Amino acid sequence: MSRLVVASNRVPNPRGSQPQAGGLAVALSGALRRNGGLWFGWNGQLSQTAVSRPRMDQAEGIDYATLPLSKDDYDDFYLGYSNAVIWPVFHFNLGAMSYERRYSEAYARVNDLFADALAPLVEPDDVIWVHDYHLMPMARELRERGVRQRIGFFLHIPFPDYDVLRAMPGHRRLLEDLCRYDLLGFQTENDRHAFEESASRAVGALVETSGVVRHRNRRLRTGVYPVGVDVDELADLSRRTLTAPRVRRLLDGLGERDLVVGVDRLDYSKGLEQRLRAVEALLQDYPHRRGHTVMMQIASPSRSSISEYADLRQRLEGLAGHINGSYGDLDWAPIHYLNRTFARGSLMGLYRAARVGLVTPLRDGMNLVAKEFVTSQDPDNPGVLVLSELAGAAAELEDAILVNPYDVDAIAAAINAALAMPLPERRRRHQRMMNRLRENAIDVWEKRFLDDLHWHIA
Ligand code: ADQ
Repeated sequence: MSRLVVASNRVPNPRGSQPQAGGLAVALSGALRRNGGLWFGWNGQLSQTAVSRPRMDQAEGIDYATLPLSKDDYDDFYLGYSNAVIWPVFHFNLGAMSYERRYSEAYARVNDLFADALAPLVEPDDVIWVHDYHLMPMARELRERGVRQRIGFFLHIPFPDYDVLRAMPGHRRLLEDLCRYDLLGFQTENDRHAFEESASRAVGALVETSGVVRHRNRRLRTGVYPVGVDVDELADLSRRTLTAPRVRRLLDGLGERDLVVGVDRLDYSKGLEQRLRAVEALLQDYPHRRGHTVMMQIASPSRSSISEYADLRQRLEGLAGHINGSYGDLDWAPIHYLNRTFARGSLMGLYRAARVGLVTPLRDGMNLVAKEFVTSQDPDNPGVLVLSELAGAAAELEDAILVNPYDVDAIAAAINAALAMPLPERRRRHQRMMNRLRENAIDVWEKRFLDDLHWHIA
């Protein structure tokens, strides 16, 4: 059997005890634990100068090969081209893009360095699975170093429409690079279609049949693989942690009040401002909810040295304070706003205790929180998911209450409807969503992708 080599920008510390607030880490640690293999990428640390010899480690059956990033590369590759150019553009937010030429130079430089470090580790029977927007040039870079093994790529974030993408400096090069993979995986059909459209308009690719693209003299395959969750593990975790002291303390503090929960990385793509404003609109327009509803928003800080993120954090703190100041009482604050990460068990217990899960990103590749919320519910008395129709998860979770995440009043109405929804309807919706989540659980995601990669036709 061939060995799986995973390359992703960020590799979690194999001996770390910190919980991970990021969908990619959560999805991949499961895949590697199940298959074994090598995980290659950045170890999250900074060095004085660029380092090209990876540090090797091993834990829980997974081999790790990791590198630090130099401070310049961290600034210009990670914060710069990856997160101030590609991330906003791929989330349809051209206003947040901030481009400098040195960013694209650093993006090329780090991919070159990573390929230098990875190529010597690759063995003849390996299959290589590259993840996400930081490493789009990896297939070309590895091919230039003589790597002939199969190489697949999965994009965790949305793929933008061509008219958005074309505003991004360097987009043609990236499209050419993506065409060098054997298999490209996307979260939804929409994303795959947007890629095919862009590749055909910008770099002359030809869609031969569904899922087969010809570019120059070679073919690549494309596929849709919605990232899922480990349904049984999460359901079990949420049952067990409902009685954990931390979750109990929270529930005791709530008394008879209804809990609405939101959990996100603190990111402008997650629609957090609109979400807090929607809670304000709920209290304004549905006065019977005052004093009886508590919104707990957990937003763990990420990429804090990018100004958009630091500004957003300030605005959210101001907004939560304003709403609590306007509507709160001596014994009730409508919004509990926490900037920290939690152990997964506590999160699942929190989801299970909530009447409503509020997941309203302005764009999201998938959104695992939506799936975790549904999976954590008590099937006999489930809470209701209010979900953005612009999250990839909406393609599967049609039985959530779907909302436009920019429409604050519509979100408020959806929260009110969720809180009022009768038990039989809650059960019906939950059951149907669970069926979808089981069909597309996390092991199915990785198996379908790897089966297709083995079977590629280039
Ligand atoms: P993210 O943008 O990071 O992922 P998401 O899919 O919601 O978004 O995953 C976040 C993960 O981190 C979840 O598993 C969540 O439980 C966890 N998490 C969030 N906040 C946390 C906190 N405060 N404490 C502890 N854990 C926390 C990217 C894409 C998504 C895509 C995933 C996976 O942006 O669209 O779904 O990758 O492909």
